[in-house]
Amino acid sequence: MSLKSPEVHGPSTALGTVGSTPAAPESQLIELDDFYIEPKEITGKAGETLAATAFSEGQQMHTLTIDALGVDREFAPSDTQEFPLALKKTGEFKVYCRFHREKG
Ligand SMILES: [Cu+2]
Repeated sequence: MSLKSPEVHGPSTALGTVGSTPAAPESQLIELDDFYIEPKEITGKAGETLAATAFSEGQQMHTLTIDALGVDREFAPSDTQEFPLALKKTGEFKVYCRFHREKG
């Protein structure tokens, strides 16, 4: 009995393992300035940890405060801080500066 190999030489069907998620945490950049903070909200899922890098371009002291995540860091002018941002819940988290509130 001869097994005729069927002609299935397509463009080798999309590598099945492409979707495997990389282990590296997502990074999150946060910018503080005298008149704004960017982004104003961070969105994520519970259990995620973002590799956050925050830097201040302002001339004044600022804070990076995220009440829902218990984050409250002070930044001197030109300060850069890298820290893991652990998301305890799913949702949008308001980012603000305690000293200047909505103004960054
Ligand atoms: Cu501020």
